[in-house]
Amino acid sequence: MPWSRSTVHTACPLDCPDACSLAASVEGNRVVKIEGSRRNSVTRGFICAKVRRFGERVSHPQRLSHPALRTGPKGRGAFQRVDWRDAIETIARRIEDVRRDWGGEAILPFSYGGSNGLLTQDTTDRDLFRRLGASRLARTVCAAPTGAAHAAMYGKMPGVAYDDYLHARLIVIWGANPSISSIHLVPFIREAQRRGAKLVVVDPRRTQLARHADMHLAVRPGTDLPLALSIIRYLFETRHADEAFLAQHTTGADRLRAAATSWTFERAAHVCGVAAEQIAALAELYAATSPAVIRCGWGLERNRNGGHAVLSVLALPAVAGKFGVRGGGFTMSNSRAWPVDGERWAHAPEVPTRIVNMSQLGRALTDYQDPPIKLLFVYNCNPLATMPDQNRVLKGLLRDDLFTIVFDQVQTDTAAYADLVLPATTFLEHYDVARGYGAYSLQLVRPIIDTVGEARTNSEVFSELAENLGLRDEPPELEAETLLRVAGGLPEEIQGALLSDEVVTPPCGPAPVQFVDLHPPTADGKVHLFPEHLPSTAPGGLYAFQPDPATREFPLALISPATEKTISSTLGELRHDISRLLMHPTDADPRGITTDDAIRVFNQHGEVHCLVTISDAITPGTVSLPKGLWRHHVLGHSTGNALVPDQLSDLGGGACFNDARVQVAKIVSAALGDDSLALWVASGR
Ligand SMILES: Nc1nc2c(c(=O)[nH]1)N[C@H]1C(S)=C(S)[C@@H](COP(=O)(O)OP(=O)(O)OC[C@H]3O[C@@H](n4cnc5c(=O)[nH]c(N)nc54)[C@H](O)[C@@H]3O)O[C@H]1N2
Ligand SMILES: Nc1nc2c(c(=O)[nH]1)N[C@H]1C(S)=C(S)[C@@H](COP(=O)(O)OP(=O)(O)OC[C@H]3O[C@@H](n4cnc5c(=O)[nH]c(N)nc54)[C@H](O)[C@@H]3O)O[C@H]1N2
Ligand code: SF4
Ligand SMILES: [Mo]
Repeated sequence: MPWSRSTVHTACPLDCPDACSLAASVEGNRVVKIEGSRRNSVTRGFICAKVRRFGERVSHPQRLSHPALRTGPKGRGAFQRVDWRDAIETIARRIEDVRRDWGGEAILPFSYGGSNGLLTQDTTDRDLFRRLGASRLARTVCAAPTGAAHAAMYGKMPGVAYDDYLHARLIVIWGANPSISSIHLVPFIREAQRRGAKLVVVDPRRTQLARHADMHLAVRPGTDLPLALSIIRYLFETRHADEAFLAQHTTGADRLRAAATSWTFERAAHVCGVAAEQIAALAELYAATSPAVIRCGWGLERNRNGGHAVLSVLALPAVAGKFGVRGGGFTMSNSRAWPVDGERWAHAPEVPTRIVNMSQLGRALTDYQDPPIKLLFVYNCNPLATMPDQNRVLKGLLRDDLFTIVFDQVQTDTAAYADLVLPATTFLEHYDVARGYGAYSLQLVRPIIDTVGEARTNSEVFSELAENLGLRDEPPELEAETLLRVAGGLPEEIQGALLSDEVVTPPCGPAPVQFVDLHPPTADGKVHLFPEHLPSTAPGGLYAFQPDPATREFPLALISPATEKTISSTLGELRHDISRLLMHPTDADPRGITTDDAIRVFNQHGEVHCLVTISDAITPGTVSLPKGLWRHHVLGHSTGNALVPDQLSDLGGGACFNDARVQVAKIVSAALGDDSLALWVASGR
């Protein structure tokens, strides 16, 4: 008998600001279609191509379906199936040995969890690792500089809702690429333009929106700070600063003004690589137009000046007095709209153990002593693909005396180096709570098919481990119990709506106006334009600019923006095309490089082999490789993160993915044809 098809509602928890409502068609235990649901005013019935294909991931050949122990050398990918009981037993005994011989801090839980909602990270896992006294992880690989700046200046006050972009007369997209990374914002921007709004894009690449913009400032990566400071200087000097707002709602305006004074348009232009006239035109347009909204993205945070850059960009609406009207202000992350405090559902208190910065995983695995890391537990993360200094991470993973557990949905590049792999459920097989960080929505994610093979949920696995280790008296926590524990930690009205499957809006409403419906939840309720207690590692302190580190040897700046193909590295198993470096003709010509050539991109940290596309869509002196690559997306073994140093940003200890300096050279000319490339690849490069 053919299976009947049913449509089930759920939500997308992947690392994307939009948190779409989904309508999935299920036949038997197969997801045959995933579409956008109209239940949500932002999703409006459409979703991205990535998640439309998520059903293929569920049953992909690389999908992990049972626990397995390594049999060959690390990295070879040879594993032998074991049952869950043996797997848990193996991990528990390893943990006991490591704790006895080296202490709890020799254990490093490694998760980022961008694509995890409130249930699948920081529940039973956190309780377990706290009880073990494991090293703590600083999750800095994304949003650490923006988070530090946004918190210190505005207490993370949420921002302008997507729908309210319709009311803006000026939209500035600064270091964000919504056409790829938050597609539901784009229709509102385009509609606002049709209604007469001006659009400005600040980005080293001519993105899709930049093509449609009134102004595109193709800045050099890492130079947003001088650009924004020069506009702030102009606002103060030309009496366009909103002195009444500054006096009533801010502190530190004088010190900000002083920090901006030396940044003339000419000086900024020289550093940013754009014309002084263009900066002046943006400053005048911004001063003159209201409502004006700035969408601050994450592209500008990922470099040595990233935290200061975000401070200076977020200061603009306060200095220019852009708040208090619908469609005016800024959008950064909106996740704080929800009164969510994970400590409310924690069962174990935090213990002040060593903190390891995840952006320096390679360093931690190869250098740290007292104690060295002896057991690495990776889940909700694919560090070999996504962390800086890939070769050092690799060196660490190859250590014979390191026991690595990788708990994932698919056989990732990291999983190949595991001693033990564990199969995880996907969001189509488990519960979660998805919170938008752009869209204002909180939704229940529900299992719509049975688990694949022996895959299990995070909450169950970590609580079973705790039980095995004698760290909990009760039987392991069931997923439903974790759901109730988390829901129980939410305010009552939210809890009720969530469990009745509504698209829940936050207490500030679905479209709050900054400084009308929302005020900075800072201690004094003010905007801190010069948050002097915020620790900055830049020589010179807050708002100091650190110059371009390019050398003659490695003159090109490398950035690695998000692509439409993956969410970070997730879904990379579905893509098999060789990735391409984007390069400007001015940089390609003297190197004799043309489109489709096989090339080497290299520096003191590593070397990537891939193809190249020559185009003027990127600013000269800058090259770009996609974020989230797997090994099978390049011609060699290393991906873009092998070129990324593990230095940290000025604020928040963030990773500097957009701050590598590289050289590029041709290896095989496209003119020689595919055979010659194949020969070169076959010869082991
Ligand atoms: N399809 C897709 N969507 C995603 C993701 C994904 O991987 N794929 N990732 C999700 C995650 S984890 C995040 S954090 C968000 C990120 O969302 P975005 O911030 O939009 O993402 P990025 O692509 O990292 O960076 C945005 C833009 O910044 C530019 N840029 C790079 N360096 C600089 C700089 O120094 N200054 C300026 N002004 N611009 C710069 C890049 O060219 C890029 O166009 O997207 C989320 N959405
Ligand atoms: N070059 C470069 N690198 C970057 C960036 C960049 O801009 N450039 N951006 C950075 C950014 S913004 C981010 S957010 C990070 C993200 O980096 P990661 O945190 O590594 O994110 P993903 O690559 O999506 O890997 C998440 C993994 O978790 C698994 N997973 C998902 N749900 C579950 C679950 O419920 N249980 C278990 N056990 N596993 C699960 C997925 O299968 C996937 O393999 O990457 C960073 N890396
Ligand atoms: S990744 Fe983003 S756009 Fe795609 S379905 Fe999920 S929330 Fe929607
Ligand atoms: Mo991210």
